[in-house]
Order: sequence, then C-alpha cells, then structure tokens
Amino acid sequence: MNRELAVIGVQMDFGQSRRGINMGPSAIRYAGLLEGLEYLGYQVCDKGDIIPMQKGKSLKNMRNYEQVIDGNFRLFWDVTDSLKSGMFPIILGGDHSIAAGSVSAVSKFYEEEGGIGVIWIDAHGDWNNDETSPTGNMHGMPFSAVCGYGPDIMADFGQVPAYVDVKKCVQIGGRDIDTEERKRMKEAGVTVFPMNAIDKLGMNEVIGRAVEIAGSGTAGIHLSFDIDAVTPEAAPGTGTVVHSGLTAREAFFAMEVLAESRKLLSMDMVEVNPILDEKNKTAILASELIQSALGKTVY
Ligand SMILES: [Mn+2]
Repeated sequence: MNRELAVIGVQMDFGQSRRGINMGPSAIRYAGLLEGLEYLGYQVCDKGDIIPMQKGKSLKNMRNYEQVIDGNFRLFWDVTDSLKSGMFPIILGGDHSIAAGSVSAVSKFYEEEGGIGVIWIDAHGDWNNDETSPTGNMHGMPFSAVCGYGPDIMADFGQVPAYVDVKKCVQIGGRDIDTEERKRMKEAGVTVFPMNAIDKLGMNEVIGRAVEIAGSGTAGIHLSFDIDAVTPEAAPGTGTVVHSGLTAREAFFAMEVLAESRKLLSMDMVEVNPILDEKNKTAILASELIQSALGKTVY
C-alpha cells in the first residue's frame, strides 16, 4: 500500500437538508485522524477543505445542484492531482453527494488499468436519479451517477467520464432503499448485501465476497463509507439515522479485511454531522474506521 496519504475535506451540506454536516471534516480531524495515520507510519498530506459556493440554482428534483456540482468539480481535480502525485486519497465529508466527484476521479485515473470496483457501505442505496428521487436530495444519487445511470451532471466534469462497471459494485448494510431505487439497482445488476444478508452470512463472508467482486479484474477498490451504515447507538451523529444497522465491530471488521486485501485505492468517509452528535463519538468512530481501513489492527 502507498505510504503517502492525501486527506481532502469537503464542507458540503447541499446534498441533503440538515445543516451542520459541513463541519464533518473538522470533527473527524479533531478526533485524531491525522495523528493516528502518522502513528501507523504514513506520510500524511492534509490538503485542507473544499468549500463549495454558498449560493446557486436549485431544481425540485435536484436541490442546490449548482453548489453540489461546484464542490464535486473541484473535488474531482483535487483527487486527480493526489493520485497523479502517487498519494492515496482519503475524502472526508460532508454529505455523500461528494462521492460523485471522488469516485469519478479514481475511476478515470485507473481507466487504462482495468478500472475500479466500488464497495459502498451505507444504510441507503444512493442509487436514485433526478427522475426517481422522492426528495430531490442529491446525496441519494451519487452511486447511480458514477455508474452512468444519472444524473449525468454529477459525474461529467468535461473529462469524458469513465463510469464504474456495475458488475464491480457492491452495496453493504442497506436497510432503507426506496422502491424505485431497488428496481433500478436490480436492473443494473449491483450486488447488494442488505442487513439481513449480514445476519445470515456474517460480515466475514459478506466482506470477503465483496472484495472478490470489486477487486478481481480491476485495478483495485474504492471504499465509500457512509457513517449511517452503522447503527445509531454507535453512530448518532448523522442526518438520516436508520435503526438496526451494523455494529461498530462489524464495521471495524470489514475495514480490517479491506486493509488485509491490499486492494484499496482510495476512500470516502461521509455524513458525520457533529451538530447531531454526542461528544463527537461519531467522528471518533469515523476516524478510527479510516485508520482500520489503512491497517490499524487490534493485535
Ligand atoms: Mn449515503
């Protein structure tokens, strides 16, 4: 694994409706992320935060789309620069709409080397587009966008998009996936391990299969981790809590297996909202999960 890391914060809160999530990157840094990664032996380059434009246009089906696109456009180029410099990008959100920019950049960068697989750990599908979204909140659309299923404006930054092959995409931890969204995911052929698959198979089997699907025949894996995948008792500081999620240990174990696989190319950690948190515990969890994905072990 690359020993140089680029940490990029995105103070994005326009992809959903709860303010405060723009402070997520700060809360995760405050929870000791940079120090923890340095302790693991990495060289850490903190590239600071992207602050999206604060005013812009909105559509009923794509709320605040100008601000969302502005942040994603800048993130796309920051992630691209980090990859070109040989660094492993860690993107801190902000809401999940920013995965449109990060995944698009990683996918484009590795286009000639077999493309990438994506593991999306989340309570939600994030597979709506502007026609199916019940809310118009763009944090529910990035997974669909980066695979070429729209909205196009989320993944096309003038670079000729390298869409991720859905056959190399895995959703883990889903338990609140909209009806239309389910249909679209099934038709597209995304592999989904919802909560009851984890109950049945166990995280060991699920994450093992996910690494196999996303990591075989690709240059490697991008991990997009939405902290709302974890059950609210362990991760209360997020805008769209859904009961009965992953335990903290299930989440940590998934990170440990990903680290062992040595296939990770890049990762997002998103949807930490310190305003809704309890003594920063969700940000601490996010910081620790990132460290586990980068090789921190319990023994
Ligand atoms: Mn999400």
